[in-house]
Amino acid sequence: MSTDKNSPWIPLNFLALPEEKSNLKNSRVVLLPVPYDSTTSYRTGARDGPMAILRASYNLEDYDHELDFDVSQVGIHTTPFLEPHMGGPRQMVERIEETVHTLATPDKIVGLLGGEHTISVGAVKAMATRYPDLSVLYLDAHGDLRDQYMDTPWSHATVARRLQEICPLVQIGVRSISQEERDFIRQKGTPTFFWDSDDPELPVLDRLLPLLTQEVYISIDLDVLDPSIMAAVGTTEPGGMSWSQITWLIRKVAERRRIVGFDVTELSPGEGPTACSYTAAKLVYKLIVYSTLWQRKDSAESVLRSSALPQG
Ligand SMILES: [Mn+2]
Repeated sequence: MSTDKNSPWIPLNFLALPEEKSNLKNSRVVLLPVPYDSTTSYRTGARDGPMAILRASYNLEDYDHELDFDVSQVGIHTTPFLEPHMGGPRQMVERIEETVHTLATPDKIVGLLGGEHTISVGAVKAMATRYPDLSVLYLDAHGDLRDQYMDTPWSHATVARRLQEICPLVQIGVRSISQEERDFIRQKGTPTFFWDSDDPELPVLDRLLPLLTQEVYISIDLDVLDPSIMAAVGTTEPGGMSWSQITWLIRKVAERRRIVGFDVTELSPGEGPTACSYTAAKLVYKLIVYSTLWQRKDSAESVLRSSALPQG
């Protein structure tokens, strides 16, 4: 949190940033809170995720020790909460698509705070029209590749199936799928990196990176993390990623590709300890730090170039 000694007000935005670091115009990152959990089938409560992430973000330092960088300098704008459409998930997906399309101008990275995972479909539809060379890196314990679930094609269990209809999709972290999904993966060749081993080191990255295009959207269901550090999700699954594994993976992708958008979904704060909301907030924070790497590289290089110009 940034503290302003002249004001007793805590701004309701990510990191509680002052106006000059959080207005839309100056911000490279736009966060869209989507408090929606209409199709969640096991444990509900993801509608409370966005507020829990924002509240937890007040306790994060603006300064990122790992990359020696004050993340608030990039400008982080948090929009008002997007109202759920009660007409049904298809209408909600359309509402998200329209909203993200408006926000995703070329100079902005858009991040969604979920909410159930279904919100990714609207976001990726919008991003794919903005970035024709888009691909999705999908982190989830589950395949989410069913064509329909509980009589709807627009559900948290069908998200990846809908996304691979829009643009190339690469899944990692999967450790629970149905036979229908296994057959789909085998027949369609959907790239899926199962999380059967604790070792995500270079061989995984070497095989994963060539499958991603230059512009990447990262979609995260927090159940990709191990329940020992992330119990506050709708559907826990043992044997998940550790904190260092997920941050290592995202950083390596960010160093080699341009991350143009992301979402962090399925936080159900009532289902786990408060630490989970903080972990979710810190993951959003790391996504901001890593996804703005290339922009900072550009500005660092332009500073170097301008300082190298002959004087006078
Ligand atoms: Mn999942």
